[in-house]
Amino acid sequence: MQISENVIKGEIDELALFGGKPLFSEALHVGRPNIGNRKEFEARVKDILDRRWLTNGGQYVKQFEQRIADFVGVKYCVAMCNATVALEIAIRALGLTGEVIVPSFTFIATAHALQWQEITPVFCDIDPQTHTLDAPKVEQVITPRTTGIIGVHLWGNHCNIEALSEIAKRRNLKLLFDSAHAFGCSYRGGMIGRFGEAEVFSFHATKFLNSLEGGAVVTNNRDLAEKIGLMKNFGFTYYDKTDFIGTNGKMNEISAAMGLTNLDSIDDFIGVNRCNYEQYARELSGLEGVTLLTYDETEKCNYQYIVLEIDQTRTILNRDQIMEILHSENVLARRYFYPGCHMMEPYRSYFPHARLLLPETENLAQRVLCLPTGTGVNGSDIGLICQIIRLLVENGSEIATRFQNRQTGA
Ligand code: T4K
Repeated sequence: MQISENVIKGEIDELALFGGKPLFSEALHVGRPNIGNRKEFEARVKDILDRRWLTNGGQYVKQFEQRIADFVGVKYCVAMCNATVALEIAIRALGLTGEVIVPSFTFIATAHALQWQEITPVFCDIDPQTHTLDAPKVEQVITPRTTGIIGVHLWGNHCNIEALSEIAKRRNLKLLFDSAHAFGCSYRGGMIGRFGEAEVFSFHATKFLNSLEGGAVVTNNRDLAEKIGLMKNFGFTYYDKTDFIGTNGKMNEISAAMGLTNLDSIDDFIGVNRCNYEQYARELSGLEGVTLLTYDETEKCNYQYIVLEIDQTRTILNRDQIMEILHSENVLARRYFYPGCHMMEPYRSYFPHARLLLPETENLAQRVLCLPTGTGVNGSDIGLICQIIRLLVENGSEIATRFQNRQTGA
């Protein structure tokens, strides 16, 4: 990344928001794709074009499915065009109806995949340590209409799988995991992907492993895998014959070629992500009011997200002010998953009082800020980002006053 001449900023007047030059001359994004060996990808694309087989059960998709299933340690993998459609299909194939319990602190796709099929997402609060479903609270929102639970392994941090499985079994509910963030992560030594009735990965460009766009359902249940495999291809059981409703959820061959290429590099991706994570941890350590989300070090982790929690009572500046300053420096930090699904339409109108039951979600949605990582940033970028954050926090009161003056026009 090329930086402008204002390399190190030691004074708040040097901040771009107050008239200085932006620290980075080009935007530093959260979610820059990890890209493996280009030559291998190009060779695969050439082969696909030469053979003129672009989609519909091609050999690259089959290889990709097998590699994912082997990696995770499950019997079946059905690759799809993205995780949202994969979730929708898994939900339908599992026969979920009525109400399904989900966290609100997740990407909107988790809730939409239900509502799209007129199933009510019932938002449940999260554990503030792991940002995943709070299992005892799940139990409190079960009603006679509840048919399932969707846990989200947010940021790659595993849910309390044991507790959720126990509740699901005892209350006769289906348990599905949205594992969009958790490819390459483990739970008690077993790879994420092996739990519940099925798990859904995302291979979107911004994810740890990408296939440009893509997703997959993984499961050990043969009947379920077969049904999902048919549903993603319009429900065709033979030429000119469908047995049930289906849609078009197919992954194409170029996506599979990208997925296979990137799979060959995942150890490198984890290495870079981990190194970035450790640098952020070192350089932000001891900074009052700024906490870096920790991962369970006893498990495998992809370290794809750098998640800060900003405690305004200690930083003086709030999360949004810190984000605004970073954006002006061309560091496009993101406040995932603000404001929480329950505050977005249509859910906000459907459940106007949901926030009363979601104090931890509400709290986190005001505090979380995600920073750039992955193979698209280097150590010097991270050093500069941390330096700016340190400058902000150490001068919190003075900067807050300037924000206030700006508002009042003083
Ligand atoms: N469940 C969960 C828990 C999820 O987080 C997601 C998706 C899903 C389900 C559904 O999975 P998919 O159906 O997408 O497979 C992004 C992604 O679009 C979305 O996949 C992801 N979660 C979510 C967390 O992040 P946005 O609205 O932030 O996307 P966008 O376009 O702002 O991209 C994020 C940043 O990445 C940009 O600042 C620039 C950078 N970027 C993006 C793309 C696409 C690049 O540098 N290059 C690129 O090619 O949602």
